[in-house]
Formats: sequence, C-alpha cells, structure tokens
Amino acid sequence: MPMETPARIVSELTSRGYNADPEAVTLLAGADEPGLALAAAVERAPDDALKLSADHVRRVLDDAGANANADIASPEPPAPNTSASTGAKNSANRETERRSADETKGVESADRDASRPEQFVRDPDLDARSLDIAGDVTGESTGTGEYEDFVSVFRDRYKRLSSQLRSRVNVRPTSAVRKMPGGGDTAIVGMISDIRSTASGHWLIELEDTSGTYPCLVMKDREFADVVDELLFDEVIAVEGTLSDDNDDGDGILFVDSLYFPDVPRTYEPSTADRHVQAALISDVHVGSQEFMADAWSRFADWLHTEEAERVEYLLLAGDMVEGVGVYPDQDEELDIVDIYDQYEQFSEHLKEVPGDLDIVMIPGNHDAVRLAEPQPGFDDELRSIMSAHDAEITGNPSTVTVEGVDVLMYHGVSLDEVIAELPEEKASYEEPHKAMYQLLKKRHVAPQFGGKTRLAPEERDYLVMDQVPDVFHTGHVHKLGWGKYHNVLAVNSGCWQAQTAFQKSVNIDPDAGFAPILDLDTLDMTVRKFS
Ligand code: D5M
Ligand code: FE
Ligand code: ZN
Repeated sequence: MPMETPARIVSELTSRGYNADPEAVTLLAGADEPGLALAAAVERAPDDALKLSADHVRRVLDDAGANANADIASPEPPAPNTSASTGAKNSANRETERRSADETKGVESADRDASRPEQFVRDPDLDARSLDIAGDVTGESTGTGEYEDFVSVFRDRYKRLSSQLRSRVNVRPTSAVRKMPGGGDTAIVGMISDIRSTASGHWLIELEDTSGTYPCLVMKDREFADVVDELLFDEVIAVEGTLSDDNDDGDGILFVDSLYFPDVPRTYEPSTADRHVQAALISDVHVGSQEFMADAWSRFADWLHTEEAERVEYLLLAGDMVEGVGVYPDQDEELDIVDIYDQYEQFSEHLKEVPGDLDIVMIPGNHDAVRLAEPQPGFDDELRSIMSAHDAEITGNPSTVTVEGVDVLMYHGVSLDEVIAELPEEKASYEEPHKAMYQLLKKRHVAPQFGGKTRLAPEERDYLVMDQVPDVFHTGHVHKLGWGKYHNVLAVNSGCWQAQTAFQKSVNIDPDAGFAPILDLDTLDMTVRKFS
C-alpha cells in the first residue's frame, strides 16, 4: 500500500471502519514507515474505538521507536468533543486546538459528557437499507444556452403541469376559446404570463397555452380573490368561468369562477418505511466561512455515534456544503479558507467525523462549485474525489431520493427567497419557511418564477416540476428551521451550521444554526436536536 499521502491514510482508516482524527493522520503520514505505523495503530486500537486518537498513535510510534515488540497498555477510547470554541479566527486551527485540548484531558476528565456511552458500537442492519435516486440532471444536461432551449423547458413544464390539471378540469385551448360565442362557460389551463390590477381593483391574469394567450378577470369581491396574492409568474394554473358577451368580436375576457392549482390531493397518503429507522435532514454547512460552527458540527457528529442515534442510518444534505468563493459581494472578508478546493478538503474532514456506516446523500446549493442555474448537476469528478469519504451519494439539485420506500424530494431552496419576497407574510416568511414550501408543493414546481433570484438552465425537460407527490420535501438555503405538513406531505427546512454573517445581520436574518432535524421514516414524525 503506498502510504505517502494523508488522503490515502484517511481512506485506509475509513475502509477499516475508523473515523480519521486529523492529528492522528498527520502523525501517521509523518512516520518513517506510514504503512507499518498504520497497521500497528489499528492492530493495537481498543475493540470499541471509533476513532484513532492522536495520543494512541503517538504511543504506537514512540513504542516502535523504543522497542518494536513491546506491548502497549490499552489506549484510551476516543475523546468526546465537549470543549467550547477557543475563539480562534481560523477554523482549521480551532479544530486542531479543540481536539488536542480534549485529548490531553484523559479518560477521567471532569467535564466529560456523562451522557455519551463510550462503549457503544453502532450495529445497523445494512441489508434492510434501500436508497434510489430519480430526477437527477447530472450527466443528462442537454442545454446549449440557445433561446430554443428556453422554449423547450417551458413547453415541457406546461405539458406536464397542464396534464395534471386536465384530469380535473375540462379545458379548451385559448385559440378555440377566442372563437366561442359570448356568454358561455369554459375553462383554460395556462402559464401565468402577466398579473395586473385594473383601475377598479380587480385582477387581470394573462394565461398562456401553446396556442396563444387569454385574459382572465378575478373580481375583487370573489371569495377566492385573495388567492391572487399567491400567484407567481410562470406557474401553471387552470381557471373556469364565463366569457364576456363580446367574446366573438375578438377582445373578450373570461370572468373567473374557480381557480385550480396542480396541488397535492388532500387525501394524499405518504409511504413509510417498514422498520424503525431514521434520517437526519440537514443543509448549509458552509465550511470555509469564519462563521462555520465547527464545535456544533462535532457535537452532532459525536451524537451520531451514540446509542441514542443508533437508528439514524441516513444523512441527507441539501446543499451549501462549503461557503464557496465570490458568491456574494464582500464575502471574501468573512472567508476562513480562501481556496475552494481547500474548503471541500476541510468539509470532507468534517464529514469523516460522522459514522462511516451512514448512507449519505448530498446535493449542491448556490454556494457550491457547480453551475448556479437550476437544475444544478452533482459535483464534478475532482470534487467527488475530494468528498469520497463514507462513499456519499452525490446527486443533482433537485433530486428525489427514495429511502426505504419514502420519497424525499431534496431541493436546495433558492426559490424560497423569491416566494417569500413575492407573497404576503402570512403565506410565506423567513420565520415559517415551511409555509413557503407548501406553496411550492401547491404549484408542483420547486422554482416557479423565472428571472428573479432563481436562475433556470435551459434544458429540454423541466427537472423542477414535481411529477410525483413527494412524501417528504427537504430544503435549506434560508438558514431557518421550520417544518410542518401540507396535505400529509412533510415539509422540512433544515437550518444551517453557520452563525450569523455580517450581511445577515445587516438585514436582520437571525439564522437557526446547529440544529439537526431527525425524521422517523416509519411514521414521518420529526424531532429536532440542538447542538449549538
Ligand atoms: O443564503 C442564506 C440566506 O440569506 C438566504 O435567504 C439568502 C440570504 N442572503 C445571504 N447573503 C445574501 C446576500 N449577500 N445577498 C442577498 N441575500 C443573501 P445562502 O446563500 O444560503 O448563504
Ligand atoms: Fe446556505
Ligand atoms: Zn444557499
């Protein structure tokens, strides 16, 4: 085994079932015979060790120097992470300081977290697991950036969302509606191309289908008039109503009596897992930012090794693994790691802290090093090789991940900013991000409005349409924790691992940092654990 690089040592330790302590890895890499040193360190590790501590490696190396055959006294089990941040600016330093401080505490340390069962060894039923991915653009992107591709993606959106509505409403094409006599009843399904209020306070909605557009009027005194507040440009809806008397002279309108969204049926029955098993739904780790909360992350990772977390067998990460570079103006002033690859290397080190037996799925977000326009493909080969720890499954944003029968739609969530900006506070807000998610479920599209905060990639197919109703909808991005059920679908926005940034402070965003929502896949109940 060539053992010259720390990465190889980490991968060898991982393959032997150990989490890699960065300091222990550095010591092994610096040994005269790294391969032999690693073999000795592993052989002499206690049976219940989860991680080879730096002290353990030091003893193995010292002993090899003094007397290669001497027995080593039983080394201590891995140290818990209970110390607070040292306040150091550099997270890599902070990490090292934290670890070495812990390691010198020894087994009997007074402030050891008494609740952590040191001897616990996870023993998951790997055969019972199943994980499938659908709706991933990775490797399938056809867009060339030409105008025609934008036409295709909207045509596909219209086709798929209108077919969901056609089964419920008996619609006619707008070209046929134009030729109908005035006064009759009809229905239209179209994409919203314009919404404006009239001089008398009514609402004029322009609906576009493949044969043209047609103006539809919602009178302000209709009981459903406040639904107009929920409408976004480019979403697909159906309306039913009565044509104006002058319809056949060419400038008629439809007086709307009912308005339909593709929506989730009220009676939707989500699927559940056949056994008691859990998934941690997280996002927005932002490694590389000065505000990344390394201590909270380590507490979370340590907790995953405990008996209490024995049933957590899946870890779903909905984007913003790293802070990235050049994402927002002045972002560089708050970077702890300035090189994007170094950020992913460091993220990978943090990922190694979680148990190696977890099944992990990761999608990118707007801070990650993939194209910004959605759908975003999964990471390229270079980044995949940096993040190869624990064999995480890497897929596009969005993707549907079916975990033991439960369809989890993972989407980073950039469109939530748009929905929150456009809709009234009670329908979507940063304080209740799950309500903004309900709107996306209702529209059966993860990013309905084009041209604002959300960038769309021109593709032949609209990957952002929800053909199937998910059982769980998991997003992040807005850095606020919130969850709830919409027509029995669980919507979870998962908070973040980054403390408040200068920008967030300036606009009064108070992030929910250091929380891990834990989902019971057999009941779809949620509990939230706090690690900050
Ligand atoms: O963004 C986290 C949240 O904060 C999300 O709601 C966008 C908002 N945000 C953060 N920084 C900025 C800047 N500089 N401009 C506009 N909006 C911002 P995330 O992208 O996940 O860090
Ligand atoms: Fe984020
Ligand atoms: Zn984001």
